[in-house]
Amino acid sequence: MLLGAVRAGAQTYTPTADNLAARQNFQDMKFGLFIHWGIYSELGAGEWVMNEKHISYDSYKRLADFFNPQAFNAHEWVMFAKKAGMKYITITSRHHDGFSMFGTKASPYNIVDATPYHKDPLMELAQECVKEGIELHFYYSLLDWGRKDYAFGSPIVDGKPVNGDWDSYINFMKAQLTELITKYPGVKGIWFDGHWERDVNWHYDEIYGLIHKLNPAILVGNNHHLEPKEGEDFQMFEKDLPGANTTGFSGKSKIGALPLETCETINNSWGFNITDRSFKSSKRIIHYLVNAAGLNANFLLNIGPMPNGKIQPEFTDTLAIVGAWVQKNGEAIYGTRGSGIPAQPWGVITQKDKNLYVHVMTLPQLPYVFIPQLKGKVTKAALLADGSAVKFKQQTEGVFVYLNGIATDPNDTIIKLTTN
Ligand code: FHN
Repeated sequence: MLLGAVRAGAQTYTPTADNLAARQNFQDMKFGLFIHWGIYSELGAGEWVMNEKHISYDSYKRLADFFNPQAFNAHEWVMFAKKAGMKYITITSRHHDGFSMFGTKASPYNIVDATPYHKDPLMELAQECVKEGIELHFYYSLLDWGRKDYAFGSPIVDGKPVNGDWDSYINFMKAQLTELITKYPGVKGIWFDGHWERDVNWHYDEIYGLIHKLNPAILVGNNHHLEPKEGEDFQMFEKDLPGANTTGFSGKSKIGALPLETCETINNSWGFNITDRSFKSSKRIIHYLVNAAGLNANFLLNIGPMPNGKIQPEFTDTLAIVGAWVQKNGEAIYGTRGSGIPAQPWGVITQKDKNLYVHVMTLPQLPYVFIPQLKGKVTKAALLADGSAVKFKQQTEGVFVYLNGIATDPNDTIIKLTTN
């Protein structure tokens, strides 16, 4: 049986060939853009502002009256992602505030019906992604701070909120997910979040079953901070590399057999935050990407666009540098898998076919790096940047790669080892 609990009588999930191919493609992409954008962006205090500032739902709802992102341009966003070397976008279709950033018939509380903007940015984005060959995934919140049927704060008895209408809420989510999958062209994944808010029966067998019935190739992931459950297609880690647990979120999230993804913020916020100036450097972002790839995981890097629809210059500047680096060194990132060789104090090793890519991110004191547990015979070692030969020595325990005299890169010196 696959990982995770299966309800009595429920079917075991068997991914289709298309789904398995989509998983491979997902792993090949390696780098994605996460976008948190909603009416909360107007307040410039992150996506939790309603909850953190104890704003009542009725007061918060008024933000919709003023949400008018006239400067939003789907082409610019997609080109921004492409320029950064990202191959997919995961965007919030509905966050915990319950506001739908897409045109939905399931609730009037959505960007088309409730704002002066009256347009559907997610449709524009979906169409642009198809045009530009970028994959689109939708973030979808299970948690809802405002709907009566969800009844946030209500006690949970027998897997349901006592003051809500759980069947109605599950049906609402199914209606919205059906819209997201059937109306929007080229959608390749659904990214659930909010599970951790309450201990209820989320009816995942029905929800995941519906998604895979509508499109078997859609990749389902859930940021529940647990081991993967039946019906999921990839496993995600929040603000931590797989295997690490600096946030405390990943304690119950042992690495499973599914494709892996880790998400992290470009500053310290998911949604636009006017006071957050803790911008990560391009080097730190490159290292996160390389470390994730070394652990066989994708990196989903988050930005929170401004309420007018523009991306702030600090993000575009940093990601242009990251993009230039990835374009140059993409061979050692895209399409690779983790080599299975554990991370070393100086860096990690990615693998593609018979090639191993040795990523030296921290130059060691000694003029060489040692790669343990390397299977196969190394026939050639060369600097990826210019193809120049690099000296190496192979022993039973592993391979020494000598760094003296080679042109090092302050971000990551990559040596390509060819094995037979
Ligand atoms: O509460 C959310 C948060 O706002 C954000 O969406 C992140 C993204 O991983 N997930 C939740 C926290 O686990």
